[in-house]
Amino acid sequence: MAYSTLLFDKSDNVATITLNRPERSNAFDDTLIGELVDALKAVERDADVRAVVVTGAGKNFCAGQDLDPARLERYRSSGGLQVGAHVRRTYNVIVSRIRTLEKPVIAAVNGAAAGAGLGLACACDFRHASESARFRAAFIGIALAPDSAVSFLLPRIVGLGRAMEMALTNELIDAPTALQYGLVNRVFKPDELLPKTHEFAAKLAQGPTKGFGLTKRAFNRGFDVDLETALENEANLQEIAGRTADHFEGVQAFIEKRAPQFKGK
Ligand code: T3D
Repeated sequence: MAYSTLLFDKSDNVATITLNRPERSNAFDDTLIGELVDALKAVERDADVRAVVVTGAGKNFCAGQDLDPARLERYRSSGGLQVGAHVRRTYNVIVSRIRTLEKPVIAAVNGAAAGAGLGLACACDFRHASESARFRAAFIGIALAPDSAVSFLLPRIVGLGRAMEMALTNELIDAPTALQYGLVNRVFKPDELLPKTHEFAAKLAQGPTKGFGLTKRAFNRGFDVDLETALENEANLQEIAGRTADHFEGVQAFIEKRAPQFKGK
């Protein structure tokens, strides 16, 4: 496969996709987006590929949308940008492809992951980070709201409080903090990131691929309830809990300043 903005390698049943625009911190332009979608289709079709690694060339992983000067020109000439349409045909496609790819996908985050680059990392099933990795929501830095499923995935990965802090402060989170947040699964020395991640991916590639795919599907469906449904579910369950003798006992014990004696009833 010949790409101009991607490197593609396959060994040990592992496909490694390397975003390759290092001079732009691997920011997404239309070519990179098109080639990444193409590579994701290829790994989906290829039964020999049983695990996928996504990483970046150079010092950064991916800086999100390429903020090129032409963008300002388009903004000026049209009085705004059609960002919604762009997001629908680009990042939405990439995130959906990774989430529904029935093979494990590992982000090997070699440096900064920002904006849609953070979204790309979050869409992967595992995040391995170099000690030099950093994470930034970035959208608010240019007065945008989150896209690339960052609003959906980041709070689920790190919790609403931390996700909101990242989104609103635009703070650059370092690798130890990302590990502490649960944003990354493992942190490696920079020169060990790719070999160790390949080793991990190769092991997964010998695993029950269909089972992995079904596991991903199960997790994706578990996410399928919206806030209103979740709140209604909570209300239904709380209705039952609120009628139990133990709830009565718990409140009574609180008021009497003693330890509750629950009976399981
Ligand atoms: O259509 C739509 O717009 C909607 C979609 C939006 C999705 C998004 O992703 S919005 C968010 C866009 N991304 C950003 O705002 C990130 C901006 N960049 C940064 O915060 C930092 O550059 C990084 C944290 C990514 C990296 O920091 P650092 O210190 O490692 O490197 P640096 O020196 O800032 O950047 C290195 C080079 O990458 C530099 O080029 P130069 O000066 O050496 O020639 C820099 O300009 C370039 N670069 C970084 N980010 C981008 C970029 N070039 C183009 N687009 C970028 N987003």
